[in-house]
Amino acid sequence: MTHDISLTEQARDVLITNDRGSYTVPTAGLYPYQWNWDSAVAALGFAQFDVERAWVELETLFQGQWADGMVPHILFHKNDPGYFPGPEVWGCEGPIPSSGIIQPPIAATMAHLVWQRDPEMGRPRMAALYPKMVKWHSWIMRWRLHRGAVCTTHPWETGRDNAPDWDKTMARMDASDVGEYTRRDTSHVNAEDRPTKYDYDRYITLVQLGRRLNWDQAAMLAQSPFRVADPTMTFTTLRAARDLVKMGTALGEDTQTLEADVARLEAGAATLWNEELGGFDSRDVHSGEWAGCLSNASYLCWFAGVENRVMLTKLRSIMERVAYPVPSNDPDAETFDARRYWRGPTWAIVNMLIGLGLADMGHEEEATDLAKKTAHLIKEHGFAEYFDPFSGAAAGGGSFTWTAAVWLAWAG
Ligand code: 9YW
Repeated sequence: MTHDISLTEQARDVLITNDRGSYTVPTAGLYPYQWNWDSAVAALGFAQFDVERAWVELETLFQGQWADGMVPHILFHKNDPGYFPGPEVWGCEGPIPSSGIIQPPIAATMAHLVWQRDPEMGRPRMAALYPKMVKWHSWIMRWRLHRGAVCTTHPWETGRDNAPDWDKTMARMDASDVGEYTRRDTSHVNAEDRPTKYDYDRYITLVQLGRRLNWDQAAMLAQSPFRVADPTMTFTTLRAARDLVKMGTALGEDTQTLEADVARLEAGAATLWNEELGGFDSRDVHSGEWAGCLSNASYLCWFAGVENRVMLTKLRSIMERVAYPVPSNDPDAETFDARRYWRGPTWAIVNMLIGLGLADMGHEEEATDLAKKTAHLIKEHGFAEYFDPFSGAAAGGGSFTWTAAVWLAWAG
């Protein structure tokens, strides 16, 4: 127990050290800016000991919202040459220098949880934030749907950068004109744990295309080779819609449109079921082809309020097969790599989302088991960015905000 108390203090210290006043960086050095879904999780972490600071985190994130409703995946508050690609590469014109893409929209769900920590104090804050969250949600519904499933237009949008889900789509892309550029990530952490140059050439090519098209969504919809309907975006958007209905109802707002969105997204989630794989999968919108990937995002169905017995059986099996679940890729897949980012490692943040979903849907036993295993992982290997699912070895950046927040809010 004493051990846990000191870990809780350490987790708070991680958040406080990564706090830049009104926003939190994922980790110093490697990621020196405000990332969208990291920040939402940071807010939930802060809410465990400083609810006021939690609201500030969310409010800062929405200060970066574009006029059309989009909330960018990175806000470049203060220029830092230690990260590539910086604001000059993205060439965006939001209220705060930013990237031109989004990230999984978990901010509404995290805001809902933050609000529950102190409903009275949070009410005016929520009342101010709610219309902004609805506006972002409407933007996603307008620009990103395919058969009701939510699409990603860049691997970075899903937060699962080099997941094998994008391999087939990326292989069809031409990145020969990308030109010279210098990565910074590999100077901060082990290059073996990071996406490859092949991946980066395609990430940067897509940024260059977005910039050329002035980040105009209609033009990107027509011209981008990268459009994949994916479980991360679909399940988090569906969950956000459900939470927005709850928050809107509590605030006395009309939630009819959001309720219709829930129904549309439920139908969309069903289109991600790959019968042959026996799991929720990613689907290339241009080719219609399945990715054939069982990832940790496949297990976000419960987070979205979608029950599935086959996925539950698969979850029980993966919990036994690896010491530190849930791996970001199926260990039996040819593409599995225990250390390389989203091609195998376990991520505490995704575990928390899966665990919250399991608990909500009445799977208490699995939820508790996953929280315990995640706690064990953090106790043994620290607040790392991600972990080898077999050995538990820490990988990527250290003193990581979302891993510390997961400890405070869920695992610890
Ligand atoms: C990058 C900050 C971000 C996360 C993503 C993760 C990574 C950024 O780091 O992407 O430059 O590769 O994949 O999910 O938000 O922690």
